[in-house]
Amino acid sequence: VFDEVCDVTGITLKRFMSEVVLLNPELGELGTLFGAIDTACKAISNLVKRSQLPSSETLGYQGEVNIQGEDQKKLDVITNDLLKRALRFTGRLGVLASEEEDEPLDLISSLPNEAIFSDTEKYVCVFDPLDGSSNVDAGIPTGTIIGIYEHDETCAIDFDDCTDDECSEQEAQCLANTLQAGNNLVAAAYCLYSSSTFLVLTLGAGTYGFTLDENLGEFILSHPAMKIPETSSIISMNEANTFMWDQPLQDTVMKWKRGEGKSGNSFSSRYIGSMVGDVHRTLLYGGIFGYPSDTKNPNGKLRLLYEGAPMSFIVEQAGGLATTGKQRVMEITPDYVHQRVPIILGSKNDVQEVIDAYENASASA
Ligand code: P6P
Repeated sequence: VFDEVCDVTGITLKRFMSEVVLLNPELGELGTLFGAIDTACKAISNLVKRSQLPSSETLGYQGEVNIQGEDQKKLDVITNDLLKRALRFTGRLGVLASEEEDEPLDLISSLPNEAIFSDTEKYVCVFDPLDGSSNVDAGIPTGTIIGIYEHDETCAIDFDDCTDDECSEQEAQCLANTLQAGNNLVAAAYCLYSSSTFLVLTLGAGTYGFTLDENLGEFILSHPAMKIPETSSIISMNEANTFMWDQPLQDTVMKWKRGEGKSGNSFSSRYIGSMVGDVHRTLLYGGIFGYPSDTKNPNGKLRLLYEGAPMSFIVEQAGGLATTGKQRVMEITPDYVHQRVPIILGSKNDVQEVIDAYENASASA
């Protein structure tokens, strides 16, 4: 009966993760984390859908400014709290960092009771709870971006057995666990709240897409082993900044617009100003998405830890490339939780054209 039901309903995210863990027992705790992510994304999807109703308590601004200097919307705060709670009460997290939190949170010492923490693998989780939230009022797609790193086991804080200096030293060492390069990611995922609710993930062995079946209340495997087209005809950047971009990028994009790029393709422009939606379309249709360096923002706008690195991992695992123009995004170790980096990612042949332009420019400088 199970197979018949499953054939009818498809492979759920829960079944996908349990089969992954069956084949890779060392990923057992990740399965628990993805159970929390599954639930959190469904809850956030519901909050976003209802946020525009006059009766909704999530409409409007919180009246606070976050560490990014952005006016916090009520939905930013609510989704951040929701995700924080869902993840920390799995008992599998050592530290978490969020776009909406000034500093990383050490969870091992801050939980109300030790009972929640069994002696299990701990992870570091970084996330942007509602990327593009300023678009919600306009009905433009938004998303949640999540990265998961292994936690350094040597990081242990026994507050009953350390002096104030030792404790703060240990805590600093634990919090430093959030500052890992994308190469250390063990998993990454995004949820997209759009025409459907999607959850796309990688565990380092390909990129898999799930679509929420609202009748069942389950994410169903809808895009197994996603592969981004190697060459494309879609430019996805804020072209109002074109004349502030680095010259190699300006030159490459101008060639594409004249049909003089390596592919010979003629290009269209598609940009919704919401990273998760733009990256999802890029994964499926191909393209080059970017928030490059420009004279106004030399480090671009997107944050490395919880936007650039997880999205680069997902795109690379689907056969794409992700660069700053000068180096692979996944190689950069953050100096600071909210560090920004230039991001150009997507179809590998087109992104390679940008990389080559930067290399030629530095060679002739
Ligand atoms: P701009 C949304 O605010 C966001 O952080 C990303 O989701 C998006 O890609 C980018 O900023 C859009 O920025 O300056 O083009 O509006």
